[in-house]
Amino acid sequence: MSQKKDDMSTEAVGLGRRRFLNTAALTGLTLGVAACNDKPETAPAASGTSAAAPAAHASSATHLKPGELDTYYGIWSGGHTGDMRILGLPSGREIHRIPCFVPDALVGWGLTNESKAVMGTKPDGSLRYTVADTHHTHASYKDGNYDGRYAWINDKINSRIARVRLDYFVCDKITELPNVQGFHGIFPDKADPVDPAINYTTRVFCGAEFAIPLPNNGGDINNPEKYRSMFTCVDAESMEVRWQVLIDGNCDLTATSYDGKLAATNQYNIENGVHYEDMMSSERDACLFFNIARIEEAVKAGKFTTVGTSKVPVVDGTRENNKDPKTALTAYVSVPKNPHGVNASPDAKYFICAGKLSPTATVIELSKVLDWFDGKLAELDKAIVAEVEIGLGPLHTAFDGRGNAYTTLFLDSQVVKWNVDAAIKFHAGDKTAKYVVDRLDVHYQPGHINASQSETRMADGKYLAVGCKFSKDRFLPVGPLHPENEQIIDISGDKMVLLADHPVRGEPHDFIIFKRDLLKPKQVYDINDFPLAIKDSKESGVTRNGKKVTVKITSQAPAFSLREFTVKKGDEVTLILTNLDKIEDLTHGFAIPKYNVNFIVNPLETKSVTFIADQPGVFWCYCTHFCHALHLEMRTRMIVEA
Ligand SMILES: [Cu+2]
Repeated sequence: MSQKKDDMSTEAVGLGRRRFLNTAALTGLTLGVAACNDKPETAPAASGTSAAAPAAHASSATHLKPGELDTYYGIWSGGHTGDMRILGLPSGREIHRIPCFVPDALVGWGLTNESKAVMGTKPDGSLRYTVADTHHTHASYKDGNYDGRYAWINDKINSRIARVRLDYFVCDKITELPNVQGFHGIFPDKADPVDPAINYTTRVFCGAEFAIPLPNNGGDINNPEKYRSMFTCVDAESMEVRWQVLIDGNCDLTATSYDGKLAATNQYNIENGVHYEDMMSSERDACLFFNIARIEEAVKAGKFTTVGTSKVPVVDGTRENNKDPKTALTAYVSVPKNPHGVNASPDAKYFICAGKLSPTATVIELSKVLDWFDGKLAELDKAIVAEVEIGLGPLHTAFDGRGNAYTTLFLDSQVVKWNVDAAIKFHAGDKTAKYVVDRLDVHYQPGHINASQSETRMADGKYLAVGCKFSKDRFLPVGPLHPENEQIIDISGDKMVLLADHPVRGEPHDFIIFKRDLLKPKQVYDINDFPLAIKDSKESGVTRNGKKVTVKITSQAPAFSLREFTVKKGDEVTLILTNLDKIEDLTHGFAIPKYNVNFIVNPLETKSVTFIADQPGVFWCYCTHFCHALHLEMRTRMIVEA
């Protein structure tokens, strides 16, 4: 709470200082003043109330006039709501939520037969899982930039990965990873390691955080030294698990190289501890590299095992069996104690590991890791070209495409901007190299960070978003549960400028930001995409096969094709609804009172639901998505005969 007090007290003197700072900016004094790094330098910009230079710039940068569109898409993880959120940036407006792992009452996700097939069901037809903990979102690449095909999101609780089609913004596949728990880091590859013609994403890598007995079926519970974690490769198209690598230690965040040859995961707990205290004894942990081409050769050559009932090939990536660089599948580069994020620089040269418990960032040169695999680098840790102090609690790093890195400092509640080349020079012995360029207070305890286009070759250095884990005093109080605070920062100049606070429901973790013209969304479905589509309203009606009844209905504003339909008590009813409206934005809903049914159909979309007609009576099925002046009259009567 002392931080709150500081802000309040500076607010009182803020106006005077603000005017001074704004004047200073005009006369070129701003750098000197800002270098003292106190709060008022950034706080006034955030308030956006000043009419003069930096503050005016800040407010106009995020404020869109009515009807104006954002210039960037943001893809945010939805946290415990299990969805993917689509934001417009720089405004920070939430435009859409895409349900993936958890049921959604608007869309009917988890209720319609089509969504249940994606989510996965138990033998009795109910959903296998209804909770999720999404962390990371990443999208498919081509030529080192996003290609607008897919985005992926993870569920840490149940080790699932979901794919979202970025043409319709819908989740179309979910895969549960075998043999792992605490699936956390996720990253698509950016090219094939062998075939240069495949310059786009064909694999998605998944790191698992928790080590478990393998197989996890009741054996080895009391043998923690036998617990192991795995690194998993999922096919980007089929979403089937291609292979897994058995490793020492665990996987945290994941990164991939632009040439497709390397993937890596940061590791804390190389001690393989099962108790909290055991996980921090070692002074150095590791950034674990995977040689993708060699792993796939080993799988092809049959050099793998399987675990339990899973048929997925598992290759051996443990330290003991990968000592010879010429045959190694993995390489454990050491990094200081309990690192967290690992991020690929947009110049394709480096992976940067954030120290978490160590106040450092470690820069690993990828060409040197490849040299080690080729037997040309005697000592693997010589791939470390910088290890520099940047502040307390470094977690994640973003880039501006101008050689600068931006790392969140969880404990310092800051973003530190530092220059990678200068850090390398400093590490090499040039103690005059000033690698820290700027620091900015954020509010508060930042975790993930990302900049516009940061994780592509096209990093453009315009906006930075920071996911602050605590919001404390930044929003109106709403009881004990505080929102998190997503802050937007302008990084186009030498100094970072805080632009805006946005409250978000916990807890989004990760996100990506990219130019809007990389996506070409479709706003009306192709009716042929749906096998059950009712293409003509004349096909509507009820057909019976014993106790199984199919009801076909179409919607066209402001009416459903059937005024009523009759079934018998005890029937298993499958209701299929096609929305024949082909006009953009003309969505209908379908709710059945007392039957717990509600879903929407977008233009030319078809959905179906199956239920037992166990309650006799009259049930007014009505449109739940406003569609027309006669929307309230848009109903059909379900009659269930006793
Ligand atoms: Cu309607």
